[in-house]
Amino acid sequence: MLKRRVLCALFIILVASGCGGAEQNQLNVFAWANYVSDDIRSAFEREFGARVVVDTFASNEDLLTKLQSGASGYDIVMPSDFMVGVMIEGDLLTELNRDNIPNFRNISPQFLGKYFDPGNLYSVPYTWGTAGIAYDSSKVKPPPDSWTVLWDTRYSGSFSMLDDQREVIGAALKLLGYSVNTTSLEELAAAKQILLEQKPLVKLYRSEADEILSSGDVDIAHCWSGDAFRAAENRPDLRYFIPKEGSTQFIDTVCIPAGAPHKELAEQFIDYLLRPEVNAKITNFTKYGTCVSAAKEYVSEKLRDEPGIYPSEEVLSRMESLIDVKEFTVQYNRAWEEIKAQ
Ligand code: SPD
Repeated sequence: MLKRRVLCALFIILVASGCGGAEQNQLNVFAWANYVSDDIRSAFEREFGARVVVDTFASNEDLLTKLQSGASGYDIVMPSDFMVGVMIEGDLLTELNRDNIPNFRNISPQFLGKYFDPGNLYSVPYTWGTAGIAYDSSKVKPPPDSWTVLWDTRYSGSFSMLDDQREVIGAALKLLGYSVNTTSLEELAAAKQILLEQKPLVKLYRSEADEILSSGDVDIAHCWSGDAFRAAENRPDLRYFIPKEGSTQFIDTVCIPAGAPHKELAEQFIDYLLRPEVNAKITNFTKYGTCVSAAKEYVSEKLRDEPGIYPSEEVLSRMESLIDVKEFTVQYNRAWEEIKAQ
């Protein structure tokens, strides 16, 4: 009798603490910081009677390491373009059931069928954007137009770099006139060298540039476009530009990891995100470009016409997408470790 009571109590404790298996109707999301607004989260919770828990990562490599380390418990992850391909090859993603995602038809064709997932069997585009530089125009004069501002000793200790190996090495490669996807050891070594020279000037490596620009921690930041415009809401003197040498552009996606505990709920969430009104809310909050054409009419006018968010064809022609450099990745990992360790 006593044994039965003890077992019963144990069961109640396990269920109450959420250790009795994956919690029913809880969607576990692993996303970039400031990417899923409370507004979207709570509206989905109300409509679907679910709970949405959001955890964040700072780079594609952090996300990859987490999934590779085994049972993450996540239902939704948000890798960027090249990382989707890496994850498909590593069997880390689950095929999407399109029957549960009828709003897939809302996606603009220009964001579909990309090299990293040609049939979009595993990924749905979430937003798109660019990497560039945000600066306080009241302090940084004349207005910069090149990556060289991040090597200018006048700004020592007042700027940040992204905490993202492909983006930081990519910025150095672009400054040197090389491709962000180089597989040349010499070119990579030259990029590493100038990043080592730059390091004493860097205040911090941080991917959440919107936060440190808003707080005034830095006056200049290597950052992603949306984050610059988010910070500018709090600091109107901020400006964003894409260096004349060129930079990266990306598509961030929504995927379901292999072994996700709530696959159907995850597909309902993806479908929800693709409703034009909801998708516009993503753009209004994150300040990144929408991949749903019908969402544009709900996007705030200021963002709809902002060339920093929707660059001209001429500017886009100077951009490259990061691609998976396969076995050469180990060289990027090594260079990055050396830069961070110095
Ligand atoms: N705060 C959201 C940042 C999202 C940035 N994604 C960038 C991917 C670059 N490869």
